[in-house]
Formats: sequence, structure tokens, C-alpha cells
Amino acid sequence: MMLYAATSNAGKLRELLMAREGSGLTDLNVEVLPNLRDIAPPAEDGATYEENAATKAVYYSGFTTGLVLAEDSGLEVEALGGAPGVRSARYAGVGATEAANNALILESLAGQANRRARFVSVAALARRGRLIQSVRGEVSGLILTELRGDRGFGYDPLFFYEPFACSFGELTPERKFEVSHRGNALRALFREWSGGLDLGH
Ligand code: ITT
Repeated sequence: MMLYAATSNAGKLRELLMAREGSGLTDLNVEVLPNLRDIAPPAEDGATYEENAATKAVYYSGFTTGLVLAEDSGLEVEALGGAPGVRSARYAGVGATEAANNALILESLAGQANRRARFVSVAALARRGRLIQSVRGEVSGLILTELRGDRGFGYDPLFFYEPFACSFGELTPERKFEVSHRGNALRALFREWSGGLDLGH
């Protein structure tokens, strides 16, 4: 069976491929949705990750007869009242670079003692315009006072994971995936899938 990933984020795709490897679903193939680049993206203006993930999955599933997986994620910083949250990709403005987003987090937390934060991921599965399933994964950590590591993507170099005593930016993709929000969401999704999810047709 083919699963089409509706994401333009290479870091997310890499983690999805890793999830498939560990899923035990041997007849499952994962590929980026054909012509994704030529499809105008839907507005991601929902108030929750669930809404945005479902919007993306349902929208892109209108361009194929196959199964489509989309994901919405973000960083929630306690001292910032949960920001940037669903606005994580555009925290420093629409089209902002990862560097600009990271710089704004550091600036917003200057002098702040409470560095608690979490990453949240919601993965949604759809077929032919119908939402099939949506799952959430989370991971808790601390926001560093400077970037550490050049692996991963997005806010990874700022996210200190206490059990490993290093930032997500210092981890191999495999090690990050063992504990990450996306790893947790995708493992839950594939567990349900293995348990006999009704995938429609
Ligand atoms: P798609 O919508 O095409 O999947 P995107 O990058 O626009 O890709 P989102 O709208 O879900 O994805 O934005 C989530 C942002 O949150 C992402 O751009 C990163 O800045 C951040 N983020 C999410 N997961 C992350 C992770 O594992 N590590 C670091 N930053 C992450």
C-alpha cells in the first residue's frame, strides 16, 4: 500500500520514513504526494494543530485516490503563554527563516528563568476528502540560552532534552525520533494501523 506524505518539510519527511521502518507494516510504501509543489497550499489558520493537520490531509487527499498523511506541529513555550504554538513556522513573520524564528524565541525569553517548553505534533490521515484518523504526540524540554548543535531542523538547536542531556540539534535523526513529538504521534498512528484501522477505499 502507498501512503502519500503531504509535507514540504524535508525534516518531517525523514522522520515519517523512519516511522514506517519501525512500524512493522512491511507492505507500506511512503512517498511525497506527486506534484505537491504545483498544488497551492491550503490556509493553515486553524486554532489547533488538529484543525490544521486535518485541513491539510483532507485538502491534499482531493488530489489523489490514495491515502494521504499530513502533519501539523509546533513549539509551545510556557513563559510565552504557549507561543509560538500553531504559528511556529511563521513566528518571526510569514516566510521567516528558521534562524529568524530561533532568534525571536531567544529574544522573547531574555532574562526569563522559566525555560519550560514542549513540542507538539498532530498527524492526520485522509482519503478522498475524508478524515480517517488523527493522533497527537508531545515531548517536554527546556529552551536553551543559545543554539546548540547543527542537526535536525527548525527549533531543534534550542530545545534541550533533559533525559539525554543535550539539545535535539545534537541528536542523530534516529535518536531524536525515539523520543520526539513526531515519533510519538507516528508510532501511535502506525500502532492503530497495525491494529486494524478502517482505511476506507
Ligand atoms: P508542512 O506544513 O509542509 O508539513 P511546515 O514546516 O510548514 O511543513 P508546520 O506548519 O507544521 O510545518 O510548522 C511547524 C513548525 O514548527 C516547523 O516549521 C518548525 O519550525 C517547528 N517544528 C515542528 N516540529 C519540529 C521539530 O521536530 N524540530 C524543530 N522544529 C519543529
